[in-house]
Amino acid sequence: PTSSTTLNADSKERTYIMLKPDAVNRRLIGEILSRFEKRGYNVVGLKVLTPSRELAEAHYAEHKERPFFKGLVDFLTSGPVVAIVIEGDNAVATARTMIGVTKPQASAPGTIRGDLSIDVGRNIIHGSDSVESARREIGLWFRPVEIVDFKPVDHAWVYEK
Ligand code: IDP
Repeated sequence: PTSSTTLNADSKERTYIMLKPDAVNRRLIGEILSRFEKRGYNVVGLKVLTPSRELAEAHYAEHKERPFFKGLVDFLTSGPVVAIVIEGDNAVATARTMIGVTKPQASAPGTIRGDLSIDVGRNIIHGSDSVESARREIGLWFRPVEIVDFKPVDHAWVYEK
């Protein structure tokens, strides 16, 4: 069994990352992806798509009663997003730390939101908030055949064990 707080011998924890339309329109795909890759995480799923309303609403279902819900769904369906599955040790929690907090202005410099965004409605990136959310979101955005299973040759240079 694995969880975001348990060291996983196979380093196989996965999280769902999404670059929102602001990141794509601002041509920040490479900048953001490279941060995860440089850290040592593996990209095991990746695609560009403009989500349907149904998909965007399902993704943010927990917020459907919130005043910002319609604007959020309008925004997400307005242009392409990059749907990403990142894999590695403690991927869910570490990605959230790398992303920063919901409000970019409260996000520390060095974080993705803290370095690259200003407004909560244009905070450029999504990352699953728990292992359970990650499983749900990966299932929503990807078919199983769209996710690869591999171990990079430099594994021993990223992980001691
Ligand atoms: P998270 O993306 O940091 O996990 P959530 O609270 O799950 O934050 O909110 C989902 C998304 O909804 C945020 O990333 C942001 O784009 C949007 N959002 C959250 N709160 C507000 C708000 O007060 N105004 C406008 N948009 C918001």
